[in-house]
Parts: sequence; structure tokens; C-alpha cells
Amino acid sequence: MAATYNENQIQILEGLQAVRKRPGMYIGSTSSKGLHHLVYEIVDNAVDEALAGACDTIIVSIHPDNTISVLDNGRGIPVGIHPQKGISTVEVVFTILHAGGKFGGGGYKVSGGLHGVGASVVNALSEWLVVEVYTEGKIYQERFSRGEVIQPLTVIGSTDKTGTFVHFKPDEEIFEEVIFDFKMLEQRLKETAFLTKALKIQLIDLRENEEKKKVFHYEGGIKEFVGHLNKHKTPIYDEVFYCEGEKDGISVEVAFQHNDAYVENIFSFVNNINTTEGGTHLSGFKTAVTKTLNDYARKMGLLKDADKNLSGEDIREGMTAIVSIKIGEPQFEGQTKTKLGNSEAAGAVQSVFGDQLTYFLEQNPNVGKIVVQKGIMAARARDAARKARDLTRRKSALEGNALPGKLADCSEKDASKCEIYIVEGDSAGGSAKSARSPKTQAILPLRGKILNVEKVRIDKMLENQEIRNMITAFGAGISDDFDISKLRYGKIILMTDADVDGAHIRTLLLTFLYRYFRELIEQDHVYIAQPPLYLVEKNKKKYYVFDDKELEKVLEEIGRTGISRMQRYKGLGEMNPEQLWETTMDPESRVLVKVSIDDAAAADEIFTKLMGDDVEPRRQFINEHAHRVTYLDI
Ligand code: TTJ
Repeated sequence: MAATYNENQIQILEGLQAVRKRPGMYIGSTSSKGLHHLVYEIVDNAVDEALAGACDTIIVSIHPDNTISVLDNGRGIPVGIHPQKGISTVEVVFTILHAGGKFGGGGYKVSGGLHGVGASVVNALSEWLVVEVYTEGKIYQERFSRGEVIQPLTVIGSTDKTGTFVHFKPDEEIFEEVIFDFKMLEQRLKETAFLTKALKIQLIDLRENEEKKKVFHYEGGIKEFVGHLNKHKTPIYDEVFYCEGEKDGISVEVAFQHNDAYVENIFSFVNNINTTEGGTHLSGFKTAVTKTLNDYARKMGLLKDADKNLSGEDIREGMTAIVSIKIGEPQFEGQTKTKLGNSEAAGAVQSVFGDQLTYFLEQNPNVGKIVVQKGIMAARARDAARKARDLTRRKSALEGNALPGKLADCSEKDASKCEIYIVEGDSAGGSAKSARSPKTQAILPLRGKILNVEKVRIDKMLENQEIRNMITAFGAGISDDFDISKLRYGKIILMTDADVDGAHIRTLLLTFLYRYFRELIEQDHVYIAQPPLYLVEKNKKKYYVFDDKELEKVLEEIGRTGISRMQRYKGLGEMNPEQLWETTMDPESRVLVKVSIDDAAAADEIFTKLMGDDVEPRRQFINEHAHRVTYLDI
């Protein structure tokens, strides 16, 4: 039975009021990240229309006043009265929580929103929002302010087009700062376009004098995505494998290509949502790769009867892959709700992908051969690494002291309270050792440049002393015997000089952590210390300044005359222990930047560009991002 209009009205207002009271519960945070989330929520609605086959173009505009509009050429949100709610469906979509897409009936509707919270949340958090629907020759318009209807759905003109247009201004009472980042939107929209074959997404920035515009349109979908991810790497065969199919109502798409690197790079998606914790679809993919390639290797005589099967890890060495499925009712599990739980997805991927991979290998025997040969090399390296590791373990058991000699450990027994500072160079290490609070802070100095792990296999990597010191100090093992519950520190803090060399060392360290200890980053264990670049002293007052822009500001504020000291720190070693403690290590006053990976595909591109052989993309990238504290801090 339909509730009365008044009852509904009250419920709706209470619902949206709850969103305004606790925005974090609905969009994660009210920082820049949450702000950009609003755009994705709206865009995802239009993408759903594209997935239904009813729209092929989406235009996202950033207006000069930092408002956003999204236009699609779909069928338009239905303007008729919603049978249960007694108001137009348009109004339902923008005022009732969790109403995203469950109307219209017939066929399954996949919802792409990250939290699936939908347009009503965006509406609640907008100072104003205007929606227009173009359908049946008419333009319908409704206006809202902070979730409340200002102007009910009204016909305001005529048109021969169809589609939906949404324009909104994020509420400055809610968000810390309302400024949109073109690059951030670009990254996400590009990824969405890759995942939705043949959908054209335009991003237009109208804020500058000169209009900036990018178009993302990939006829090849995820096949092109894999090509893009391997662009700055060296593929070891020309073809990119691609397949699509459907089983038990689950649609499956897979693409992959191997490159000459030693790590795998697999991204999985469910209904366009990046499943960073993996799940059943990813397991199905891995099972099929391992089985199909081992079968192939035996059939072709590449593995002899006496040989052991290749492990999945070996076959996936250097593999760049995208696994993307669409499923009616996804069950998301895991810490960040990005792990697919539906058991039927494993079988669907295994069957659709396995069959087509077998066929592909028959058609492209060279690819199979190259992959198997790389797998055999990987297996040998892994064997050697395992032996080396066992040897180290036995040796340290004999010596009775497993920890590296250079490590100045802390005394606290509760690992979650402990921190390890990874410091560049012995002299900075010395300062840090005198400065630290020995109960909870451990110091591990590293000598000079550290190994670029992109360039070597795991066995060679484990021969490197600095790498070994870090692994032993962390205490959680690596690859097959990695166990995060054994981690000896709650925070791993990278502390390098505030100069170009320091940035390079930091990048090498992050590359190592990203490629071999991604879980540590994903679970918020990795941080970057922020040592100051300048010390300014005036009237016996000290000002620590972290970059050139801030220096200008400080000098402006305190006045340029009467400054008794102005020191530029060339390295951490130049600071005395007391200064180092005050500015960089004291938990009360320091600034730590948490390393986070929102977008693994983007992070991979960054690492490839920074650590790869191509000089030009690296130079360009560093120029573009020089202003950022850390390029991972998205
Ligand atoms: C629903 O089923 C009947 C036909 O129209 C379907 C629909 O709602 N399509 C639709 C919604 N197209 N575009 C949207 C949409 C676009 C934006 C930019 C924002 C929102 C909230 C919805």
C-alpha cells in the first residue's frame, strides 16, 4: 500500500538529513577524495544506461565556478509518477536513499557506483542541483537545494533529443575545499571508458581561459586497456589475448599480454568496480590460466613427464591482465568491500576464459611457447630464491639473532605501537638514532642507492643486502611465506632527504613495497616522513618550512627584515638530533603522509614510467607531478 505524501516527505527529509550529518558514511570522506566521488556517483548512473545499450556518449564538464555537469544521450530518467512513492521517478532518484536504478523493471540492472549510494547522496551534499530530462519532445526540469525540492518537475521547453543532464554545486558547508582536479577525473573517466567498450566519454574543463578537453573512446575496451598498461613496458609477443562470453547470466571479459618484467599486474573489476581485494572471479581466472598453460606445455612437450607442473605464479610472471565481469547481484566482502564473494563467478570465468584460451593457444602456438619458457625460468629463479631463503633462516637460527646488525630496534612489545624509520645513509641514520624515542621507534639505515626491483628476478633481489635487511626487520616474510600478522611494526616510515636524490630513493623503496608488499600499503602501514627544507629564525622564534611556496608565505607573514637565521637543509644529516625529532619524528608535531593506492592501474603506470627504461615519459612525469608531496597520495 502506498504511504501518504506527507509520511513520505518526512522520511525523505530525514534520510537526506542523515547524509548531511554523516557524509563520511556515504562517500568515505569530505576531503578531495569524497568530493570527486560525487562526480563518479552521477557518471556511474549514465554508464549504467550505456551498459543497458541505450546511450553511447557522456559529457562531463567542470564549470568555472567548480560546479559539475553530466550529460548523457540515453532514454532519460522516467518522468512519470512512481507507483509506490507517488512522486515522479526523477524525484525518487534524487531524494530517496539507495534508489539507484531499481526502477523500470525487466532485465538485470547493474549498478556501478563504488558504494552504490546513488544520486540522492550527491543531491543531499549539493548546495544546489538541477536535473533535466529530454524525452518525448519535451525538456523536463527539477531543482533542489541541499536535497530539498525547490522547483518540482516542470516542462520548460521542447527538444528533439533524448537524455539526462545533471548539474550540481557541491556544498561548501560540507566539503573542506571545492576544487576539482582535472587529472583525477581524467584518470577515473579514462578507466571507465576502457571498461565500457565503445562508450565515448568527454571531459571538458571550462575554468581556464582556454578550454581543455579530452575524449576517451576505446572500441577495443579492455584489450586496449592491456595495450595501454604495457605501453611503457616490453611485451614478449605481439598479440593481446582477448575474450568475452556469458555463462549463467554472468558476462565475462578477459584480456592479457606478458611483458619482460618479473611481476604480475592483474586488475579485476565487477560491474566496473575495481575489486582490489580480488575474489572468486580472479580465482577462476588464475585457475584457468594455470591449468590451460600446463596442459598446453605437456601437450607440446615443453614439460616432460618427470617435470613438475608450473605454478600459477610462474606462469603469471610479467603478465598484465584485466578480468572484468558483470553480475546481477554481486556480493562484496573483505575489509574494503572490494572482494567478490559470489561462488558462481569462479566457474563462469573458468569456463568462458579457459575454453577460449585453449583455442587461442592452438591458433598462436608461439605465444604459448614464449609464456611457458618464461614460466620455466621463473620457476628456476623461485627455487633458487627459496633455497637462499631457507639458508638464511638456518644461518640466523644458528647465530641466534635474526635481526640485521644495522637495525636499532625499539623495546615496545606491541607491534602495532612500533614504528620503523627507513633512513637513507649512515649519517642521517646516526642522527635519527640519537633523536628517536627508543621505546617505539626503530631505525634502519640504508646505504646509498637501493636496488631497482623492476629490473631483477626475485632470486637476484634477495641477494641484495639492503633488501634483505628490510625483509628481516619487517619480520613478515615475503611472497609465498608472507604473513602480515607477523609484521613487527605498525608503521613503516620512509625518511629520505627533501631533494631529488631523496625523492629517487623514496621511489625505489616505494616500488619495492608496491611490487612485493602491496598488502602493507593497502592496509595503511606505509608512510612518508616530511622533513623540512628550511629553518627561518626571527626574534628567537623558529619556523620550519617544508617547501618553497611555504617559504614565500612565511616570509610574507613575519616580514623580511630582522631575520637572524635562514638555513636550507641539504639533507637529514645536517639537522641536529633535536631538530630532527621536533620537525620530523615527534608523533606530537610531525606530519606523516600515508601512502595510499586508490587506483592500482594508475599506480602501475606511475611506477613503470618512473622506473622503466624510457627516459622521456619519466622526465615528463616528474615535471608534471613535481608539485605533489607524493605522487601516490591521491
Ligand atoms: C531507466 O529505465 C527506463 C529508461 O531510463 C532508464 C534510466 O534511468 N536511464 C538513465 C538514467 N539514463 N541516464 C540516467 C542518469 C544520468 C545521469 C547523468 C544521472 C542520473 C542520476 C541518471
